[in-house]
Amino acid sequence: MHIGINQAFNPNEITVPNGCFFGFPYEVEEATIVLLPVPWDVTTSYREGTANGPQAILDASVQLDWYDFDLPQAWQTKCGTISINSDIQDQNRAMRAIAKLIIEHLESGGKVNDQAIAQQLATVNQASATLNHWVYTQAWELLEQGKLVGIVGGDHSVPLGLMQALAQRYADYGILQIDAHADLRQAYEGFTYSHASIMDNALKLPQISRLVQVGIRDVCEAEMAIVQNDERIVMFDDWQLKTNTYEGIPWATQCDKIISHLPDKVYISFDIDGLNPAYCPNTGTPVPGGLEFNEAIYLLRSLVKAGKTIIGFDLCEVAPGDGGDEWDGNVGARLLYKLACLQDFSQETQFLD
Ligand SMILES: [Mn+2]
Repeated sequence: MHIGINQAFNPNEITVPNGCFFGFPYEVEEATIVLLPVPWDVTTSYREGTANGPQAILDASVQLDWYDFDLPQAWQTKCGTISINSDIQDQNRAMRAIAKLIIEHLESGGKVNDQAIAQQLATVNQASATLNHWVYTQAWELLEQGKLVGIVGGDHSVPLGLMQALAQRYADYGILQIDAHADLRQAYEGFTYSHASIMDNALKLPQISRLVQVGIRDVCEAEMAIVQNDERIVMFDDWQLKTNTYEGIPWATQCDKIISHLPDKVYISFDIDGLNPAYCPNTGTPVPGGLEFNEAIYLLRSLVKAGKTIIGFDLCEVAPGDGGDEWDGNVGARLLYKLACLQDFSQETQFLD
């Protein structure tokens, strides 16, 4: 239940927190886009906290200003919010405690298939499967109601259910992944649904005809072998993108090339760590380098300008700082606003010059 959800919304005045992202006054029933928070970071391998990402983004989201230079009517995008589910928060805490024991076992030299952790791994993997099914069910019901859906993570394991629901709806779609990591590990650390395995799991869906990865800069040899052997995957690693820039190739040209590999229907999987970590210092696995905020926005804008339709998206791995540091949430909220508005506008053509 949101407090004062239907209050009049004035884009020129202070926004009153009402439990919805951006303080927008839309019930889910009347929304065009529905944002589904998934407060889950069970398989985080380095630094936890992304389960608190949805709340951090929500808290920061009411202090944005609403004029958008690309999309002047952006604030009219009917963006609704599913409340953060406290049962999932509770289950996340319980499973995170077990996952930590597994990770400690591995970090002290233990093996994934040791009997000592078999039961714990089975428990975590079952819980992750249940979480995925919950996301799938939520997403499917919203899609059935004609809604667009955006996931707010959580670690990068959480959007699989939405990808599955979209695969039931669309025979062919591509993923544009912005990320520091390839996320092509097979059951990383024994976790079938690890944050580091999201694209390995996604590519099991035959409807996903293309995966275009941008900003990748922390990757293992086995993942590079997968990229080279799966013709569905096209990687634009961060070093090559930066080299191109240093050698005078405009970002616009590079964006056109990235977009040229995508089919008409595109799912955006945005891991905040794809950005320069100055924008997300508290994310789970930060890596130097990465896209500038406006480079990422320009890429997304170019995607829509090229006539692609955004059929769904996730924004993952945002984590708040200690002591009320709102910076990560602030950046996340601005990115979420842009993703939601661009998704809405991409349903129509000819909106950008
Ligand atoms: Mn990722």
